[in-house]
Amino acid sequence: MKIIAIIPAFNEESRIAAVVRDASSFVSGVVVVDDCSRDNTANAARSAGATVLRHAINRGQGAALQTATEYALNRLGAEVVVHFDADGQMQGCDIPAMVEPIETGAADVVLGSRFLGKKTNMPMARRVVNRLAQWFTVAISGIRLTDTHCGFRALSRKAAQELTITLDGMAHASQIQDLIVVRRLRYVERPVTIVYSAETLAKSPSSMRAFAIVKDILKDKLITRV
Ligand SMILES: Nc1nc2c(ncn2[C@@H]2O[C@H](COP(=O)(O)OP(=O)(O)O)[C@@H](O)[C@H]2O)c(=O)[nH]1
Ligand SMILES: [Mg+2]
Repeated sequence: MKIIAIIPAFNEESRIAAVVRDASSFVSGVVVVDDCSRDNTANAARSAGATVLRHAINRGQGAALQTATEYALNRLGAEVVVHFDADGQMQGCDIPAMVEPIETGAADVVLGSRFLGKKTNMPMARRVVNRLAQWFTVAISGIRLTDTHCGFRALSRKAAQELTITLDGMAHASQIQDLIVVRRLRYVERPVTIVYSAETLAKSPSSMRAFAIVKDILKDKLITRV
């Protein structure tokens, strides 16, 4: 199957090349969306073999995923789309197990989980934020998951076509869960290893992240969809 990894990236010059190379070993192609980075992310990704798309303004991870999805489906003929992060926290070697339920026809969407089986070195503050997000997501979307905000996903072509992301910021994870329910897509969770280093933690503090997610979801529910 034609598997395309899509990687939103913002100021990831020092990490993106290794990430592209890692993912490339397990997929047919890699698309990086450079979201108006101020550093050399685009060139680093391109020299590692990725197709690089660029947003003229910074629009956030959700919008970048949507841009890359459209490219992967319409230009590259992707049969499976894998959402993958640019900062080295995800492991390419997890991709085959993530894609397998789609290849066998068992699911339309596979959601990575940091809490299924594999050991995690996720800090306590992040676990608390994730637990709150879990409750929030059940209340809002009615979907029950062990990990609501893991950005590692695999989508069949059909699912990628149906899950149109309209939330630009970080709340796309909740929107994807909403749409899985609305579109009645078959989903499963699979264990993935997410690596936490001091560098990646410093980049996105838990409190800021939780606030940003809640703000985006409320904006979507209260304003966009009325
Ligand atoms: N396109 C885009 N990607 C972003 C932005 N901010 C972060 N990312 C990317 O989204 C991924 C996850 O972001 P990160 O800050 O590591 O969040 P976390 O690991 O989920 O807490 C990484 O690949 C980042 O490069 C942004 O403003 N735009
Ligand atoms: Mg990260």
